[in-house]
Amino acid sequence: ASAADWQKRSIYQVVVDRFATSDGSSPPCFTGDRRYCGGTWDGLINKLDYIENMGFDAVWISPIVANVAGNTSYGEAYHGYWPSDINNLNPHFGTPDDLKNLVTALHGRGMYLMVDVVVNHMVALPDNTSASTAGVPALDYSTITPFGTSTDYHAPCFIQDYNNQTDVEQCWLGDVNLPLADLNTENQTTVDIMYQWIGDLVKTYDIDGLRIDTAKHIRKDFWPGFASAAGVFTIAEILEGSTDYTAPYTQVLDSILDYPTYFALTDGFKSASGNLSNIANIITQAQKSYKGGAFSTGAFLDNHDQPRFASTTSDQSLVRNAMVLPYIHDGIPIVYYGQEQGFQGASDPDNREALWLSDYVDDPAQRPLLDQLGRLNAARKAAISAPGYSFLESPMKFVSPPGEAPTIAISKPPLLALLTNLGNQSTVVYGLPDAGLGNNTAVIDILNCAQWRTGETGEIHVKREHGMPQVLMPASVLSAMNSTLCRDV
Ligand code: ABC
Ligand code: CA
Repeated sequence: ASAADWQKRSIYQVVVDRFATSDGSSPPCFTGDRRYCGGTWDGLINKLDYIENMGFDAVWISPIVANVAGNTSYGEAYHGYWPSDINNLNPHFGTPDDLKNLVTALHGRGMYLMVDVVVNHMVALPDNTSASTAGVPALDYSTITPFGTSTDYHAPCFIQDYNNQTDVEQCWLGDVNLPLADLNTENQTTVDIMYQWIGDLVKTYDIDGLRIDTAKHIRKDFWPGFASAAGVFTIAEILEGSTDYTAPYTQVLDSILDYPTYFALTDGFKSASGNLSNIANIITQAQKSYKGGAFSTGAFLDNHDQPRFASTTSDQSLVRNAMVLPYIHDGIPIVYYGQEQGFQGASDPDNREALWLSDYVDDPAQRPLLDQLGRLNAARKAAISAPGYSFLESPMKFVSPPGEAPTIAISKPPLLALLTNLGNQSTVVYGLPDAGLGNNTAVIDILNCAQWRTGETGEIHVKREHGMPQVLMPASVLSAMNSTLCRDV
């Protein structure tokens, strides 16, 4: 599928080992142990209703290829980011047929599959019979396929200086406990193998899109050939807070995970002292400097590398506000599994809880965050196809009245999000001269079905208690789209 196809989607991110077991059992899973807990592709197939019922229409799964076997200093390769054989699948997650069945099941529901791929490095256990180089232990390369000799890799050195891009690209990630052997992607043979591999992989499993791991660790001009060999949508991980750094990657791949917005978002909503206007500043920079504007991004609040936002505050109103932003963002909303259940795991490995321990409770009355995500997915879907609007092509605008630091209003017609970091003790009154929702129009807050009306010149005055977010939409759009959202209003 293409970038335009993906733009309409909403993505649910899954760590396969932690999502669902084949037989639906709930084995114990201690994140701190860093061991395989038993999730599989087959288990995921059995839980697609759970994902689809929340309104997601794409699933991003953790890496699929075979990884280094056994225990390392950082446990087992349950997350999939330690490839050792790119030509075989990770047997812990199932067989090639299981993966094909997953794709068939997704496509049968009109859903897309995004696969996470690692090209930057391979992993092998140390070879204790040889000496280390530049502080990097010698490795048993013979266990790696197809890059089975040291000459397939850049000369060993750990990345020291993140301001030195050559270091970032050609030195190694990991540490002395577990080096991630950095493939020599300057070597044309290696490049050819990788291009061939990705084209075959996408075809064999009928993959719809790729999440590209560690994209900043390979030279930029490697990527266009890789993307064209893949022939599907690509979204690159560039773990960096500055749009100056991330922007050039939007020239070489379809899109990037919007880390600059992520840092501003989590900082802005962490407490009432968070800086909300910085969110507007960063997103405005992205809109100006990214090829295709902020549309060429994926917007997220959580992922498997960062502490869950819910681990940073106990104030649910802050969590609820922050969760809205990816949905009013120009990019594709991406939600990390477990957010809907209120999981609170902090840093890796604690943020990779087994979802089965939640019993997959999907009653909106019992799971307010799941309820909110369902509403946001439904509202975005209705907005995308609303007659008279072009939601996907309209860049989000910041329309907050100046001086109102603890609130932020974001307009992306037919949606208007009113957010605050004042917390659950606060009642917020918003007044906007132009809501962008039409004049004298009935509007609905899709999060609680409250009804409001814009004035003669499009102005709006609304109030919300307990510091909760509001997402307003013209009532006429919801009824025209036959949406089930707030349909009793
Ligand atoms: C393992 C253990 C951990 C342990 C760690 C030392 O080793 O599991 O418990 O703490 C995989 C696994 C991890 C594993 C690692 C290493 O491999 O999932 O559990 O950690 O063995 C991707 C994936 C990630 C994956 C890998 C490796 C890469 O999403 O899940 O990890 O395939 C760098 C990379 C980035 C990578 C990330 C983990 O490391 O660039 O691709 N993620 C700065 C740098 C970033 C750097 C980051 C963290 O530090 O610029 O490049 O990310 O080291 C902002 C700045 C940023 C700054 C951040 C921290 O602050 O703007 O520049 O990032 O303000
Ligand atoms: Ca590299």
